[in-house]
Amino acid sequence: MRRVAILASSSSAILSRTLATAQGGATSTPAVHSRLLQVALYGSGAGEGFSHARRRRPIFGSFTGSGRNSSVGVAGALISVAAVSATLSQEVHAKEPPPPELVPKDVILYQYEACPFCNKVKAFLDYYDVPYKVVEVNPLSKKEIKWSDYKKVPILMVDGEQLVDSSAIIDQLDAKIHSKKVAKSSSEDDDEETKWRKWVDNHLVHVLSPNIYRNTSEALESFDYITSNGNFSFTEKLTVKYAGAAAMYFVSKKLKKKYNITDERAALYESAETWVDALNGREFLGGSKPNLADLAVYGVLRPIRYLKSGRDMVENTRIGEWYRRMENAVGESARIKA
Ligand SMILES: N[C@@H](CCC(=O)N[C@@H](CS)C(=O)NCC(=O)O)C(=O)O
Repeated sequence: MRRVAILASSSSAILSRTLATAQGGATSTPAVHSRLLQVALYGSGAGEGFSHARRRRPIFGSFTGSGRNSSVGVAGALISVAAVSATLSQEVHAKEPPPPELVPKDVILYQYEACPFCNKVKAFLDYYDVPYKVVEVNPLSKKEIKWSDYKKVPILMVDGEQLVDSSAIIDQLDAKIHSKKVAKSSSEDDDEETKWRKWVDNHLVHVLSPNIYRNTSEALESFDYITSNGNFSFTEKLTVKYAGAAAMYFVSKKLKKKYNITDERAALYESAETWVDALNGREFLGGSKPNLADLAVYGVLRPIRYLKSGRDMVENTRIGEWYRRMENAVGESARIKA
């Protein structure tokens, strides 16, 4: 335990020194470093590419379209060919756009591209086809959200109103576009959907970081994506990839301890299997259509799906079919190109 803590703090120190050197020797604040580590924790994956124009997706777009780690582009294309026939024989699930008068006019998401909480919100916006703009926040300076008292992402501006915290954002948006009151949940008699949404926030997200930074090559794969897609300056990009990957490799060991994870891959596979068991033979937890729990699980897994950990998860568990159905149902991103 103590050894891990020492390693984690020394990796953070290495990262700090490297960044300070890269910044011309200027002393960086501990807050800046801790912010880098926090974002790195979740800055892993293939979200949905950086600036997708809004467009409709072909029937097999789920295999070729939104958000893929470029390093798996060729592999993804090969998989698509093999998978098209399977897809064609599946029922195609559609998005559920709300009545036009209930669609917010101006939606802006402040995010880190690979943050699981941000991707949860994006999965909701994409599925309900609510157009949104994205502001990529620099995790070190956070200058894009200086105006807000809330210092985390996601922040969603909806027609001038600031919404924060992914699950609360989704509750409020859901109420808006379905013209209903925000549902109150009491922990004692949670319905199935609420129970699994909480499972995502309290369990699933904690399994992700130890997996994507499991060893040096996976940590580098993750940081390659983060630095290619995040909002970093040129100098930051150069240093963050290697220093960040090294630091997160050690930090993820600490997280394993914190969340009582002994074998991170086993924990990931077990979570995937637990989710498939929860489906209990249904296409989605919501039945024939995804509900908010389906969208939450899909959202947080989306950044890791095409990294090594996500590929392993699909190969070694039964989650792949449900994931493909979700890709189909959520479809193209509703993101508006800036
Ligand atoms: N409970 C919040 C958690 C949000 C969160 O922790 N976001 C991370 C990024 S993944 C963050 O902004 N961390 C603070 C930082 O980067 O300084 C939610 O669901 O939105």
